[in-house]
Amino acid sequence: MTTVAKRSPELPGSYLRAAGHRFDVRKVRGDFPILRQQVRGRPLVYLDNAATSQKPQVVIDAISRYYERDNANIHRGIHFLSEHATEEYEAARRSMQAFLNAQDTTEIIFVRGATEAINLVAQTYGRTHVGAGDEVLITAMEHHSNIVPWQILCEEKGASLKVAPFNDSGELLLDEFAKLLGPRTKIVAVAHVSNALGTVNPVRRIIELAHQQNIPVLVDGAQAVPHFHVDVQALDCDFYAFSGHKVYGPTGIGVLYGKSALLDAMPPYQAGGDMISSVTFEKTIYNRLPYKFEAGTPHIAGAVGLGAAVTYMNGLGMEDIAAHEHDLLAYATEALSAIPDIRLIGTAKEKAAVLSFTLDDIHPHDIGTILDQEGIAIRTGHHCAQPVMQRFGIAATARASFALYNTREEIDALVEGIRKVRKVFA
Ligand code: C6P
Repeated sequence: MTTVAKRSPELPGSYLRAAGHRFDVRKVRGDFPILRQQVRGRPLVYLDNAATSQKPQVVIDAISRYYERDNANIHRGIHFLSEHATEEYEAARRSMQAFLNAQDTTEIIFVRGATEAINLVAQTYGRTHVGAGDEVLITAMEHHSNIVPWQILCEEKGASLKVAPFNDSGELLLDEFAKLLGPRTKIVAVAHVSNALGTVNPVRRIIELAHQQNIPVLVDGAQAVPHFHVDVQALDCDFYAFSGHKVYGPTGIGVLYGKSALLDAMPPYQAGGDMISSVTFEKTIYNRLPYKFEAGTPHIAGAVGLGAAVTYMNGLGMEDIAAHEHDLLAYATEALSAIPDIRLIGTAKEKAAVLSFTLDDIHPHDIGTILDQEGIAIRTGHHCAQPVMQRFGIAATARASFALYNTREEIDALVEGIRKVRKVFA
């Protein structure tokens, strides 16, 4: 939860130590080689972490070590390298199981990212359970990746997409959500954290409400897992999706968690090598979980890199990461609120690491371009969440998003940059 903290003249490190945190952001920054560079003659201030986060040296090393020493195809060879690569890939799966507190490694499916995870569920669970006249329930703050797969499914099946609204602060209207649950609802799909607003949704309560009517819930955790500990058993979600590149891992790898009873009963998503246990022209028997959903050669190096990323985060401690980012968000919220003509888009009580805003009638792309000249990277646009923009009657926002390596000084630089934008357009 974000409460606006008192601004302090102290440096971030000492502030955090005074606040009782062990988190040493200066040391942490040293782990990320990309942050050492200058951009446009200025120190890089990277505040586009919701789009993708930077990678620590341990992740870069794990990937190069894999290619230098271990590269082979997995689950196929009996030779030394293949056995070794298989062990590394499966060790990464065990890390994901521990990271999410899944009951079993069979519940961890490696996919390309959150987008593929959601499409997998829509095309397998969705196609077998959603029929004509049925409903799929989402919220109005979803990323396009958690809208369009369900739209395609509903169109194909003659079902309808129901959308739970949110208020002016960007908080889901839980009563309205509950009213939309009914006997026709076949699945609920909801973001844990909104990428455009930063809202942390009450997913535990959402799941409880849906389960009271035996409706399964998919949680899009793309913007949650980088920021706080997620326990899929405590949430009791049926599916959970996230992308590796937002948790300091490589692109092209992500995770779909699914309860094994559901995954077991689902048909495969894609077909090919590794997802079968036997093939004849008459009949194919599918492989057991999780391999049934991992057709073809997977992104082995990506899984290895993601394993290293999660180990890195655990080493820092998810609670300390959350506390550090909470401080940054509170500090930035107060500092930006003090700038005239700023409108914060997304002011929910429960927020994580995202600050979306508009500035007078200055186009967000102009804000982004001027900040870029100062070496400050933010994202501008609709953030693949056009319905959120429509809800606020705007076309776009400027979005600063924080990660574990950001500092209060970087937020000061952002504030200074925004003041410059105001001057340019005065
Ligand atoms: N949001 C952003 O800048 P992929 O592209 O599959 O890794 O993640 C898709 C996705 C799904 N759900 C949420 C809540 C997301 O935020 C994203 C990705 C990025 O906000 C890129 S558009």
